[in-house]
Amino acid sequence: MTEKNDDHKDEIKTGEVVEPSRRDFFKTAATGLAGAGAVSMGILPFGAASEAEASSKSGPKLHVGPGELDEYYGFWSGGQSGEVRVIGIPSGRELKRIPVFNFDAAYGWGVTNISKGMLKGKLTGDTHHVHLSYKDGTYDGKYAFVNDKAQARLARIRLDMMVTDKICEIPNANGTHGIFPSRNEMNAIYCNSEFRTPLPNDGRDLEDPTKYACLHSCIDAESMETRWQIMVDGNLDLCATDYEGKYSMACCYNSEEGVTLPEMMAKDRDWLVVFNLERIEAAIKAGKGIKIGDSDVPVLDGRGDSPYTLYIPVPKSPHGVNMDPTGKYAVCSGKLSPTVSIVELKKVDEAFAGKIKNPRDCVIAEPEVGLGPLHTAFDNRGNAYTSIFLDSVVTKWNIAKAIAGENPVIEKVDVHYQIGHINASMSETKDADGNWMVALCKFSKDRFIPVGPFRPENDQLFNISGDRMEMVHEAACHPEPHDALIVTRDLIRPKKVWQRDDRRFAFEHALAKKYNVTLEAAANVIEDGDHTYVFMVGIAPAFSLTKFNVKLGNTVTVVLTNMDRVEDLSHGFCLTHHDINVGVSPQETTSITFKPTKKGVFWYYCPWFCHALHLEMRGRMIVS
Ligand code: CUK
Ligand code: CUA
Repeated sequence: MTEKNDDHKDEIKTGEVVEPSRRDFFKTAATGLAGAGAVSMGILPFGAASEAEASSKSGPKLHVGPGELDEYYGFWSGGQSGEVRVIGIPSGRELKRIPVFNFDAAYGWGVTNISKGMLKGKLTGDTHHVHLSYKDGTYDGKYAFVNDKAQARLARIRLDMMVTDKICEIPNANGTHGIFPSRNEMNAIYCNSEFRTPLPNDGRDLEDPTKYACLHSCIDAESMETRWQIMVDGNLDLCATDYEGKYSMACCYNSEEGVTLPEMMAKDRDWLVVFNLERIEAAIKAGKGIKIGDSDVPVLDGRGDSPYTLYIPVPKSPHGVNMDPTGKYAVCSGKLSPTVSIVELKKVDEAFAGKIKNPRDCVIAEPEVGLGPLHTAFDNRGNAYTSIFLDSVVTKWNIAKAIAGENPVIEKVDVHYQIGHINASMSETKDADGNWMVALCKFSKDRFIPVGPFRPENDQLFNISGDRMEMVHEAACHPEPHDALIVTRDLIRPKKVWQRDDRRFAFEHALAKKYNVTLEAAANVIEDGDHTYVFMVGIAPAFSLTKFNVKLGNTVTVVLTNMDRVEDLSHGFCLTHHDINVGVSPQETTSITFKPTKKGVFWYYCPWFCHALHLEMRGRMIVS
């Protein structure tokens, strides 16, 4: 995406040219720094803050002062909170929480008709992995995708509006965990189900785990429908795609197919499973898929010696799989082995072509990086950064050195504590820039003033542009920041107000058409049998209806349009004693459907502070 981001331009007050020239300068500065300094080894003692700050001055700029804008968008999955967060990087400011698989009273997510349609009554979820849509190996700024591990769902967020756009349920899947979109074009999202179950899971084979299986699913990026699934051996964990659209791949533990912990950890090696997308698509086209249970999605059998899959043995209960920015190597983190395994994709080509007989030969190096390696991020200088859970460190190591058989470890740095995911700026694209790295730490004890037994988690930011990883900032955060992306800000171009013809308002536009109402100038109460439709607009500081009457027993649909055009001027609709509280942003239409249960007068008011007369922005629902 090279299009200039003029949207941000007018917000920069200092008058200095910020982009892209500043970033280019940083890159140069960072390279210069790397060339000049000495390579440090061993563990960096924590608290070298002043040193970190000093060298940050010549690296990417850390301090984002009042009124200044961040250089990067961070997209954080929210773990068991079920949401996605947008964080400014490097400031660490939380800019927005995007409700996805959760209930959110601020926006009325779970209350509005559109959100209820997507949530289908479910109010909990577990967002683990957030990834953006790609074009040509970098982000196209269109969508973010996030999984719900708990209820086998995948959600799509529109980045133009930063709202959840679609949620799909993945058939036959239990515990959807790793996901990754195609990186060459916006095509599909590949999703791993982690837990093995009987297929179909309808009461058969309950006590016979040998008949359980996991599925790798292909979801269409536009329709969000499941195109195909493939059955595999073992439990699928994290997922990655190559840069060419040839492969998706998954780390796979429990090759023993056990159901208890000792059973699952018996073997020394499990697998990286590589899926040959061309062969799978061809087989699906040729009608080779079977149907499972109620689902119409075709399913292939990729177990054992199938032509669709390559099982590459890697030690031991591998967890994360990450492609390096050159697209040549997949790095699998050993979790129960102190190693990472580097798989060369060229060798994978040869293995699928039959030129390599032993899939293990696709592993070209297996350096030791520490106890409990989980996830790996990359810079633009050939280095990798692996999160090490048991040691609570990040290990920086050099890929070329590992391949050459030398000790590749450059530095280990303490994190506080129990690190899960790690990521670096643009690390999952071909444009990895080696400026920032974030470590998502599960524990934060001793780092913040105590707040009772449930503690915040701890996101720690590192400047990685120099020779050493420098911890420059930490931020307590609401549980659980599970995974994160750091994205150059001019790739993301959110709009400031809605367009009135947006497809998001299709339901409300159709209702308005049916009752001959103009949404943009509405002040109508329409009774249609036992349903009362209330159409109104909000313009600060008033609703177009200060009263509407309803007969007890009727269902009510309120359709509200915010007709203010002013950026940042949101309204809402909070109806007393009815558990209804929603927001409506500039030029947006939203609707709520409910059934009053008592006669009486119930005030509705605007919950978003919109005007000096905001408190007066209200009206009465009279139920008789
Ligand atoms: S998995 Cu949790 S630390 Cu769900 Cu991304 Cu690796
Ligand atoms: Cu509208 Cu407050």
